[in-house]
Amino acid sequence: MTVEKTFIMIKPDGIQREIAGEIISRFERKGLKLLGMKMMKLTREKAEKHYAEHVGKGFYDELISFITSGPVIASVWEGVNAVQIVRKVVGATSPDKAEPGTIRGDFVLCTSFNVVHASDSTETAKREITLFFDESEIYNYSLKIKDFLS
Ligand code: 3AN
Repeated sequence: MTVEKTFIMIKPDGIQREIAGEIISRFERKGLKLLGMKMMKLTREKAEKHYAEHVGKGFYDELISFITSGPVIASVWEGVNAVQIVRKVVGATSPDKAEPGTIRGDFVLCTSFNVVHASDSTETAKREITLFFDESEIYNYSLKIKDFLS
């Protein structure tokens, strides 16, 4: 049982479709802990760094213009096996493989507009968290409110 941090980004289509709250809620309900969150519009430079592994692929230019087309919500989450658990909650990249009950299975028809990004390994998560967040923007806290209220 390893406690991991992972990076999740609600893409411009998630914001446009007004399902950001729904998406965030699914990770909260799963039991993951939100450590940091911010809305931003990606520069081309940041988008190219984030999607460096896709340079040269047929969909690369479309991907960069889409991800820079409007604001996104970047976030850091923590939990046991968080990287793989979050990928399961998100669902498969291809809409015809994303199972109902996953975010993509429930909301996505087209691979190019698949509402959410999540890190695919702990190494990627570290790189993406560092690309998007300063250390001071990540909050390590305990969920004490329930004890406080009782
Ligand atoms: P995932 O987001 O599931 O990790 P990746 O890393 O293979 O998927 O692809 C990153 C992003 O690139 C996808 N979320 C999607 O927006 C876009 N993408 C991937 N494959 C395709 C494709 N065949 N056609 C169009 N866009 C694609």
